[in-house]
Amino acid sequence: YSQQEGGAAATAEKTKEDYQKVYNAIAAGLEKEGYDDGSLAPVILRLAWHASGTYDKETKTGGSNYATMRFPSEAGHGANAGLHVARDYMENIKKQFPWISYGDLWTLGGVAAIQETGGPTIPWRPGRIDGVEVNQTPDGRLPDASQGSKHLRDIFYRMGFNDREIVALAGAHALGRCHVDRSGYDGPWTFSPVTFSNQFYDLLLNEPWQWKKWKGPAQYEDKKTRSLMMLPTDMALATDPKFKPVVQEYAKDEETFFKDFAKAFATLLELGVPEEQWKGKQPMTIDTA
Ligand code: ZEM
Repeated sequence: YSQQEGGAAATAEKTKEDYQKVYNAIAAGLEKEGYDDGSLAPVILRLAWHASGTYDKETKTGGSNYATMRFPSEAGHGANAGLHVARDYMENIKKQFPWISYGDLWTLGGVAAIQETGGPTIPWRPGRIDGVEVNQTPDGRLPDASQGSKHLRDIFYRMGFNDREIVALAGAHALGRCHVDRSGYDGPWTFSPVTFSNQFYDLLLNEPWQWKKWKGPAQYEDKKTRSLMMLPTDMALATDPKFKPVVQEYAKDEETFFKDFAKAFATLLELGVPEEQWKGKQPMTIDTA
């Protein structure tokens, strides 16, 4: 047996209960005193996103299938700086459940990060297999925060998303923060960076923002407290004529945001997985721990 055949065969026999156990193990260690805002959920969500967001629908390369960020070249892409924290955490879970593929594990981590911070239930299914180094994607497939609407469309249309889905997915910035030693940017987007909510949209529209005066990359800070931040790409959502109405809708209506986010995020997590690998399995819902 090759490692891949073994992994796929193991996956075929597993039930929802098996994945619930993996999920529970991931969820159990998310809280971490002294790390950022007290939770690993944001960085684990970012791992799931960067593992999936490399997809290119034209060449059908990239995406969550092969977990190629395990290899030094992709792990070293600038966009992935700091994600060793999440991969190391997941390595520990993998030791407890060696039968799960890295792609399934990392995407299930994304589901746990959303659900355990109060976000919507994310339909998820197993079936990803561990790839090899040649499956790695070239650098430059993930978005560059210094750019604007055109760049966001170039990147997310390449994955197969539309304008509404771009705005919905970007709402994940309700969680977590920027780190100077990872991206160069600094600070959280919201006042409660370990709670999943529609706060990102509300703040984006309704807070007065100004350019931060500092030596780092161009970013916004809120005028009132100067403790929150927005990236240039975030601000593009509030100014682009097609994105802005969706930002306004989500700022007013958290339920619609949760519904749209769950659907778009579930799609994101499945990018790059050939249909036959699902073996007819339909997405399942995993209970919060
Ligand atoms: Zn992010 N993101 N992201 N993002 N992201 C950062 C952090 C986090 C962009 C981006 O450049 C950055 C999505 C979309 C986009 C998360 C989730 C998702 C950081 C800061 C940057 C610079 C990294 C650091 O310094 O640690 C851009 C340009 C995006 C285009 C729209 C999508 C989609 C996401 C999930 C669905 C999360 C959770 C974080 C916080 C990580 C942490 O460690 O706190």
